Amino acid sequence: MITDNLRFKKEVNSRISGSEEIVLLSHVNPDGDAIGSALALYHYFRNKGKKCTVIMPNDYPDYLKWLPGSDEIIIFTKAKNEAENVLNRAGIIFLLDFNSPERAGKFMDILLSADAFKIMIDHHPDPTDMADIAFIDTLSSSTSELVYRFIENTGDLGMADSDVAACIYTGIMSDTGSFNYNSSQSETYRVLSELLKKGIDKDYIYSMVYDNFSESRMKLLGYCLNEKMVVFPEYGAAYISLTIEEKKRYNYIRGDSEGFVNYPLSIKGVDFVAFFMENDDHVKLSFRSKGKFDTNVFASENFNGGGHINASGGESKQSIGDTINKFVALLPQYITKDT
Ligand SMILES: [Mn+2]
Repeated sequence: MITDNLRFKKEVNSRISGSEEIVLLSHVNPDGDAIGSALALYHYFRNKGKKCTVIMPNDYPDYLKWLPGSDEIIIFTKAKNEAENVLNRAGIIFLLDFNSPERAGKFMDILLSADAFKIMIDHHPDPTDMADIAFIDTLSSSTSELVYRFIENTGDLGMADSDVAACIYTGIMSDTGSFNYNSSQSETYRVLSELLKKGIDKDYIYSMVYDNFSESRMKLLGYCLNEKMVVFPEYGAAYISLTIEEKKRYNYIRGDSEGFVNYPLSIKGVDFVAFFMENDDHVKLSFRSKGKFDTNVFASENFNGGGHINASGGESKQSIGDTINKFVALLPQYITKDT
């Protein structure tokens, strides 16, 4: 984190004015904060007359595709050559909402070898040294909130119109589960208040993100809670698992299980939850907690992952059954009575 604001502002602005083309890039399996932070900067720089392009390592859920500028995003897995060309031309690459090369997915090698000046904006702990300068605040709700502060610190808030504001709002809302977690800093609400003044329709945004599910997704949620949720009252823990066969049965499409991991946290006494999803070559894990239990430590020590204290992810190459057994066996080690 560069604390000297004036030096930071000077450096960023001279890089931006000296660069023909800016690339905005985020992590694999992009979520609302990844897409929101990238599209917010996209509109901001376009308003300033800069040429810029958003590239994502792979596709993202439909409930984010209404966002202004979404049609312009280049998906690396669908347009590899185009993405590579843009990246090689870029004078600046923004690394948004991630801080280690592995999170760039198949994009990693091209990214690491690109000549462009790299600016990281992120809120995850333990950043690697992959950017030339970084704007990092691990206490921040979201990268999107930091994008607002980045524009405020380095640029021109007058160029942040209602499209910029809607993208930032979407990022903050989705990274905090609609202000349920990671949202206890007053700074977040100062930024939200400024976004509202830009003329966004917050109820419309909520509805586009959360009231946009298919009937089969709702039935899948019911099935998960009814048949697939296992609770361990003695550890204050729970998990939900989903196999490939079950996903097929409920016509699963990408993004359908988004948020499922949070449901067991509503049970009295449960403050640590895991969600296991079987994929073709690995099991994807999501962890959530309330309070002090550090899911980032749990995920990084056992499941090749990480994230934040209360929300993180990981993966396993073992079968889904073995992965669940490993998780259950770890509970007594990690959860003591006073946690
Ligand atoms: Mn984020």
